Amino acid sequence: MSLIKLINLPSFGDDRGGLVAIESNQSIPFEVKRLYYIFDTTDKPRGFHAHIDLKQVAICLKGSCRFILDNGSTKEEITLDDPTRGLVVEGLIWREMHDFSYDCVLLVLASEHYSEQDYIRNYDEFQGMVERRNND
Ligand code: T46
Repeated sequence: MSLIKLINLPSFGDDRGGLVAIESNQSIPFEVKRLYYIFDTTDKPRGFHAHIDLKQVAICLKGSCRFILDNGSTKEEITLDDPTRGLVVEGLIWREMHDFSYDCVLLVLASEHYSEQDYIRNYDEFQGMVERRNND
């Protein structure tokens, strides 16, 4: 199964412009407890971590950026450049974000409040956790 899970967000654009409506537990497959957005990006990549329990949907509201998703054995990538599509990132997935366009605005909807304890920021630790889960 592909690591890239995209959802089409309900879009009500017309000749006045675009409009996307996002609702917890509806267009987004979880209750949204937090959102954050990334902007004024540089050429520096971001991410380089996994989450233990967090579910997220990333939506590139403006510009573009490239996500790399890695489950410990497979890596897949996708360029987000469409504000009507969301990338669902859930489960034990290492994520990296690269190639931000100068105008990129990346919105992320998250299922939990911020907790540094939920982050795995070391790749070896991530791989160890994947192996332990696969052996369970
Ligand atoms: C993710 C990718 C897609 C907070 O205090 N609260 C927050 O809600 C967030 C998201 C971050 N922070 C703090 C933690 C760090 O001291 O802000 C700092 C920068 O966070 P980080 O280096 O984790 O940012 P990114 O862009 O590498 O990763 C972010 C999210 O943290 C992460 O959950 O999946 O975007």
